[in-house]
Amino acid sequence: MQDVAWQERLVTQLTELQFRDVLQQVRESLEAGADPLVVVEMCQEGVRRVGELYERGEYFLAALIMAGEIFRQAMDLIVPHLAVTTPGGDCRVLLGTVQGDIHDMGKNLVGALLRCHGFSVQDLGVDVPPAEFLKQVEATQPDVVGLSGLLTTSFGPMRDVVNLIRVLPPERQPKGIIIGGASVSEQVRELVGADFWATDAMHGVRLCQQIMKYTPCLD
Ligand code: B12
Repeated sequence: MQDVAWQERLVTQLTELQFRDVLQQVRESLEAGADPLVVVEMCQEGVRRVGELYERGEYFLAALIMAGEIFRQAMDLIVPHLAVTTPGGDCRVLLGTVQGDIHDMGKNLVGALLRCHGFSVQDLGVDVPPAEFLKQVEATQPDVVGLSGLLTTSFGPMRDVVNLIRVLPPERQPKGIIIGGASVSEQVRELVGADFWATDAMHGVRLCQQIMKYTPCLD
């Protein structure tokens, strides 16, 4: 696809919350052969800009809600176009948004991309208490645990989950715990005690591949 003007158009449409135009542009871009991952990135950038406008007081909570709904519907159109490119084997990933946090778009995107890469994903949803994470880790013995959180207040519950999991005997521990969300960082990873951190979904997929030693698949 040669024309890149659609990318900025899509970002602007989402930033301006033009629901129908966004979905139309997503359909057109996919039909014209755009890389579905680039379409996702543009939608994500639009939502990020909505967040900035909210922060500056130019948008209110309703705009965040609307951006969330537009993103969800756009993802429904994009996900079927994301082809399985690499094997995930029988690797199992347990995902969830930590207690006190109801943001789920990023987590859902990570889950969708992991599935597209052959991983088996169990999604516990949002506002998941630490004890529920522990219960599910014990019950399903996942290879990787992914904790999502977008609020700075999510770091405490993330640490609680990690602390609970670390007490399990080594043979029942996951091979890796990843924290994800726009504001995680190396410092947050250290604070929380997780093994890895990611601020974008594809990086999360690559980390899971790395944890499962599918290193040849890394690019
Ligand atoms: C949409 C949105 C909402 C929607 C959420 C809808 C939904 N179903 O998720 C609604 C309206 C519900 C909402 C509510 C609130 N929100 Co809000 N929200 C946003 C917004 C605009 C976008 C978030 C988003 O979905 N982005 C798109 C996705 C795809 O990106 P992402 O979440 O970052 O995920 C990517 C990566 O982070 C990563 N990732 C995420 N999770 C994981 C997990 C793993 C394992 C891995 C590997 C990777 C990974 O991969 C994803 C894809 O690449 C952000 C602004 C921003 N810049 O992030 C504010 C933002 C997160 N919200 C904010 C706030 C303050 C709130 C409220 C407190 C507002 C209020 N006054 O009520 C409430 C909190 C409710 C709660 N208890 O959780 C603040 C947080 C500030 C802070 N640092 O604590 C932000 C940053 C806005 C701002 N700039 O002020 N919000």
